[in-house]
Amino acid sequence: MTDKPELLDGYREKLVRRKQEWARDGRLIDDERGARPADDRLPPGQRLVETWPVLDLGVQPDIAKDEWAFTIDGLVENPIRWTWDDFLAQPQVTVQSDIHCVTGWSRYDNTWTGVHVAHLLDLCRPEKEAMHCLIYAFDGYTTNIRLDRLADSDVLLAHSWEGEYLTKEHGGPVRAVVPKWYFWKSAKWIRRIEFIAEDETGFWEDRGYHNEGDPWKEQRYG
Ligand SMILES: Nc1nc2c(c(=O)[nH]1)N[C@H]1C(S)=C(S)[C@@H](COP(=O)(O)O)O[C@H]1N2
Ligand SMILES: [Mo]
Repeated sequence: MTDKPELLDGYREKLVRRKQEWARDGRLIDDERGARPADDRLPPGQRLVETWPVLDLGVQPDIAKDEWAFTIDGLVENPIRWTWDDFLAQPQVTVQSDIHCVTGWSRYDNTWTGVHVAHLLDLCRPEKEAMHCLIYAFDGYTTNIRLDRLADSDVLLAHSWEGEYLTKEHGGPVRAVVPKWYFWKSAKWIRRIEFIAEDETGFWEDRGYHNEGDPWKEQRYG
């Protein structure tokens, strides 16, 4: 599993092009994310940890890799259904990012390997009406994210962390990694992404968490 900077650069170009198209279509709402000061890496109210805490609903589903199945459906031209082998057969990227959990811990420099979301969007081709995504996990967890935010160049579906397959505790076989938002948006044990027109709240968003979750704006609850 090696870094593929050229591949990633290609994706970045594609993403920029796609976002320009969306903007022309009036699909891209202005990005009102909080500004990150250039000299500060730790968002307000966070503390840095070296360990990697485990947080979930108390159920860690045991999904064997050969039983894993992943679906993309909803408002897409080309719905996708992947087995584990299909997933590994896609172009692989390695991306480094920081974790910011709403409970107050942050962890720097996590190296994730998996399938870039840009590749996924290339394949499934969201319809014009698709503005939001609902992510479903094998433990019953869900979380919502705006499509243009899922399409960000640092977002991937990861099977590995620091070069090793993700443990069950941390969401293996495959989890989402959406680094610019609090970590509750990064669904572990991902099984499905549904593209939808109107926003629908997920598990924590239904239970008092903020709908967006920008760590730089401290969008924790409410
Ligand atoms: N499927 C699933 N994904 C989930 C959760 C969950 O309960 N179920 N918890 C979220 C929350 S609140 C956090 S902080 C992170 C924790 O990921 P970690 O246990 O790998 O640190 O996973 C997120 N993704
Ligand atoms: Mo969390």
